Amino acid sequence: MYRLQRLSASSVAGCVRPENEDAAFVGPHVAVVADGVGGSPAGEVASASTAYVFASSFFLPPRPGTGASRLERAYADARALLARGEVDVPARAGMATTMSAVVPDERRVLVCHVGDTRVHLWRDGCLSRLTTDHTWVEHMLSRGVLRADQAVTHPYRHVVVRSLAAQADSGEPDVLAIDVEPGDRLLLTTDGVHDVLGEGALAAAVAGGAEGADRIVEMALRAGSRDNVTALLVEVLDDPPVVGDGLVLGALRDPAHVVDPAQGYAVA
Ligand SMILES: [Mn+2]
Repeated sequence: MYRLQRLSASSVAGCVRPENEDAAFVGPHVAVVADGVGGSPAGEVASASTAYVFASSFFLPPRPGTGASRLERAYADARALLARGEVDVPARAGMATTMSAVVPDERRVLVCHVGDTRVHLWRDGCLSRLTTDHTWVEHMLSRGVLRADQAVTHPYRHVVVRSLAAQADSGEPDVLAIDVEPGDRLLLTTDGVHDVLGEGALAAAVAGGAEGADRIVEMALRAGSRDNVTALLVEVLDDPPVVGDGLVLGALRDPAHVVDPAQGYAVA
């Protein structure tokens, strides 16, 4: 059975933002990053609560073949928890987060993704991006309205058109099934990384060894990232299921950022 081995993981507020509104968790059966949407309130609550739901939903391995439905369930649970959080504290109304989660399932990994966090697959020395950004710029690129070189510096490049939020119309996730082999590596990043580092730099850092995520975060800061910066690097293992050894990062490290799950799920 496949599980994830954490190679390296780092999340920092960075040099400009006062708080880290990225949240992440890496365990044997899930790796998840979430990035609270700026300009909406309580981004750290949206990201931490979402990471919490995915971390707890996949603390134990899913039964083989059930991962996709479990991912959709976790997404719905996260949305319900954000709705609960808005009822508890009205000032949080409209909070939202982008997110990407990776879950091993049989001989594949399943990816659940919304917004502009990214998942990359590294195999045989090549890094390929698995996710498509749900951004205005990506939409215009796909329609041929913008060129790739314009998109990189476009003033609207941070505008996301889909995110995870309490509102039912905030957008559904992409759920992908990717065939993988033991030894494949997966890199998850928030936009504070890929805003300043191209895929060549990411590939070189992953190829450089197990500490690739730490190196990527250092490189993003040196490259002048003005955002929170998070990178997770995991390797696919073919091993018996295990429990524990999870790592909590970013806004999820403060329990005050997680909507009280004892009250969660009560809101229909
Ligand atoms: Mn960000």
